Formats: sequence, structure tokens, C-alpha cells
Amino acid sequence: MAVARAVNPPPARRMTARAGFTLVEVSIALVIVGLLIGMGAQMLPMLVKQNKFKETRLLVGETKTAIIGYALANGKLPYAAATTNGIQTAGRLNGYLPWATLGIRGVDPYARTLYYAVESHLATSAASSLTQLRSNLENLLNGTTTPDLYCNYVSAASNIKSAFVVISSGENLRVNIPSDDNNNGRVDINDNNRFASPTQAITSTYDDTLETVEIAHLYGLCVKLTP
Ligand SMILES: [Ca+2]
Ligand SMILES: [Ca+2]
Ligand SMILES: [Ca+2]
Repeated sequence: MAVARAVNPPPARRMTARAGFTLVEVSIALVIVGLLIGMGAQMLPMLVKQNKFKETRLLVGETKTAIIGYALANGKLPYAAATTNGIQTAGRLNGYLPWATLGIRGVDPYARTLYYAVESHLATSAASSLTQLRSNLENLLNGTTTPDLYCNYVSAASNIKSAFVVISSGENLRVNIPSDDNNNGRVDINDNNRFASPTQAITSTYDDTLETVEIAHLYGLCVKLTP
């Protein structure tokens, strides 16, 4: 009987023995909770920022794929759009992404329309074919026609000859140098066709996401489809 009571003390005594935390314990707990909330509040904007950047990379990559699909289906690339309505403007080589013409979404996670520029020899208002596209690309590769759209342009010998570029202006909401030349933060007719490298590092002044398809790569795809 005595052993049983030692193992199972009366309920009232157990409650008394465990009653409450000391003021010091409560204070420590509150400080820890406060620190955790503070850390969370600090990390949240960083996580949102990282997430938006990842989403942007994904969107620009998907957009590149959609443009390749358009090129292979139509035998040409679309012209750029003069406005954010996304409808290509005949003869326009640099400006907004012709997202409506492509049938895709053209707005990045920062609520800005994507930008686009196209090699002049690959866009036309006339009907075209895959064979024609292949021939146009071949001429650009062998020098019969001179390419006029470059990424990472340093000199004629050390650049990426591009079929097109697609750009998100990023968190600072401005297309940055060297893709923007007249400092209006947009890709437009005042800019030259020398764009940043797709691998250009993100800095405090450059936060664009740029994707391009090289002439040689698009040519390779055409060759596979037109044996
Ligand atoms: Ca930017
Ligand atoms: Ca500009
Ligand atoms: Ca430029």
C-alpha cells in the first residue's frame, strides 16, 4: 500500500508540484518568441524576392521555348510589339514581347511586360516556311547575310549571334545597360542591337533576366526537322 502511494501521489499534490513557470522562464520564452518573429519578419522579404526572381527565370525560359515553337511552326520569327498590347508591329525589330501574337502570357512577376528583339533577317510580314527559315539561318551563319543582333557584344569575333532575345527588366523595373542604350529603361528603337550576355551577373545596377537563342542553335533545330 505504501509503495502504491509513492508511485501514484494524490492528484492535488501533483498539480501543486508542477504548477506554472517562474517569471524568469516566461521572460526567456517571450524573448525567444520575439526573436523568432523578428527573424521571420526579416527573412520574409528576402524569400519573396528570391521567389520572384526564380519565377522570372522560369517565365523567360518558357517564353524562349514558345518563340522557338512559333519559329518552327511559321518559318519565321515575329516582329516586336510597339506597345504592351503584345501585337507584333510590322518592321519593328526591338520593343515589347509580341505575347498576343505568340498566344502566351507576357507579364513578369514584377507586373512588367517582357521585352524582345529579333534578328532582322528572320522576321517578315510575308508567309514563310521551315525551309526558308533554314536557308535564312544558313546565310547568317556562312556570312552571305550579316547578322545584326548580338549578345555579349565585345567585338565581331567574340559575340553570340542571336536569332532573338527576350528580357525581363527585373526588380528595378528598368532594362539595364548594355541592353538599354538611351537610358529610358526600355528596349526600343533608340537602342542598338547589342544585348547583355545571358550569364551576366546580377549586381546593384543590373538585375535583368535575359534569354537568347543562337543562330546556330535554331539552325540545328531546322536541320533536324527538314532532313
Ligand atoms: Ca533591370
Ligand atoms: Ca531604350
Ligand atoms: Ca545595347
